[in-house]
Amino acid sequence: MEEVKKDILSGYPAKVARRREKQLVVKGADEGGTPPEILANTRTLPGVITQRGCTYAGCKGVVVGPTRDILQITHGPIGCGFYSWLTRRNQTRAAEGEDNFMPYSLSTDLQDKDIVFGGEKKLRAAIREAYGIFKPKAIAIFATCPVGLIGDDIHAAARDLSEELGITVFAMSCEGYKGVSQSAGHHIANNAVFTHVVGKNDSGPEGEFKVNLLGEYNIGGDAFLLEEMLEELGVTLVTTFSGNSTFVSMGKAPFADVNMVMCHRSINYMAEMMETKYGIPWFKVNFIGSGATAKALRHLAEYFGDPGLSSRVEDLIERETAEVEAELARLRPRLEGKTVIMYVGGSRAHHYQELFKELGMKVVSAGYEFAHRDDYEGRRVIPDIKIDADSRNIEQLEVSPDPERHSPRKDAAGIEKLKASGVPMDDYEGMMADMESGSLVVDDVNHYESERLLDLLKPDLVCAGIKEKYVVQKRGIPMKQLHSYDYGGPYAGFRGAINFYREIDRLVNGSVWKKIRAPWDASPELIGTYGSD
Ligand code: CFM
Repeated sequence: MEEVKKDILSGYPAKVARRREKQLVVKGADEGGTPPEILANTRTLPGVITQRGCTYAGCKGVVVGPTRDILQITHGPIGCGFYSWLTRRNQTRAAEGEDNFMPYSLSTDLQDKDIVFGGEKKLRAAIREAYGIFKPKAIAIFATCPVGLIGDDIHAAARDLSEELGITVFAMSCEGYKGVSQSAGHHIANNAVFTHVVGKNDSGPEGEFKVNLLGEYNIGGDAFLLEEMLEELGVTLVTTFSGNSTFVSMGKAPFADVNMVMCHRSINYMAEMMETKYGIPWFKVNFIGSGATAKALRHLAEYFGDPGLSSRVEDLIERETAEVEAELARLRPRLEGKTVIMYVGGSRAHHYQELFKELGMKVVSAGYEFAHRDDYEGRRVIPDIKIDADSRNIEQLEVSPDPERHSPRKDAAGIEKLKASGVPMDDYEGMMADMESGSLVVDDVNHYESERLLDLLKPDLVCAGIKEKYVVQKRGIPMKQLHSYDYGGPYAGFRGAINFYREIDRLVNGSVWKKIRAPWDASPELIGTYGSD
């Protein structure tokens, strides 16, 4: 892998190579289990074709977008609203007669004259018009790049309209350029949802075991499977942040006994703020992979320490694992030893390694697009992370214990006891701890590198996103999108794992990829004609 790394770096000018060198890291034979240091969450160098998204995408598309009854208005040119319109496949299920605005895309459609003379009036008019049509309980406004550049005061508009309409209206300064990637947008959305939504509902659900699920966005229906599983166990899900969620359910979040954190990158801010303000502890879970799901459920049972819940969890694991094992017995021999490379977002490149391990496949290289050092190396490195100007740009909310509602669910001794029995309380170990020595970790992979990695590593399967997809497929290599799941899924929990095994077998052992030949391999000269000829 050191050779692979050297080869890739040799294609760069010296200055770029020096920078990328710190973002391509080979996991060596571990010294005391400490993963190597990696450079992450820094600006992509100009001229490099990154696979990252923008801050607006992280704020609107990722964190707030999946909440169906908050009416969401993009303040900006039409493209930003259009391209963030249902492309992430975050699903929702509204009850009969309940609001669901997700099929809509609302935008102020800024034009040249608005950029020159200001777009604030247009925004106020748009909020009134949207309210008149939809009568929502809450409206969220998202800024796009030009809004920050021309200085429209979206927060004043939100405050005024909130008063005028008598509903919650809040705005987010999530201009695309605000941070180095979509990660900044997650933080901005966490701050806004925490300030304007969480705790705004005084009546919580009844239940003996109440939990929130953080960082699960219901892509391809993952959250539906997890909801069913929790219900079967007699666990009350107060709300998810934010897959299949509502303004009302998120308002009740402080009633939970514990927060389970699925995607650490996008929602760790919320977990920490809720712990400080309300005394709700959190622990990290991964519901991707059958073994990982069983582990997360056992940790949940351990947290509550209730024998009835523990035995329901064990029964469920036993029943579901039997089906999973039967499917693995059939498919594992067909996939064992095959190699995968995986460059995805800020958590899946880690979570999905579990599924490949179950199939006996080898993840030879993996990386995140926009995660921070803690997602690679574990939260213990947080005190050592250098805060640069780009991170300082994102507001850090000052949170203190709520004088009326703060009640610690566990005392310090209780938390220590859970930690001692292996429950990852307030902790995330990161991706690298789970990777084999000799594997290559790549942060913020770019177009040139992903092509080079195909040449050098010759993987049997690639997992990434839409930007890589067709380049990979044209080489005759099967490719699975782990963002949208390519119209597939769900892949969470036990049943999701079975879906995934079948999909991977279909891709890796399918013959279609061996039959295609890129046109430029047959003849380097492409000849085309116009339809009118
Ligand atoms: Fe979290 Fe996500 Fe991800 Fe993410 Fe995303 Fe996503 Fe992702 Mo695409 S919140 S970090 S910003 S798990 S949209 S549901 S798949 S890049 S790995």
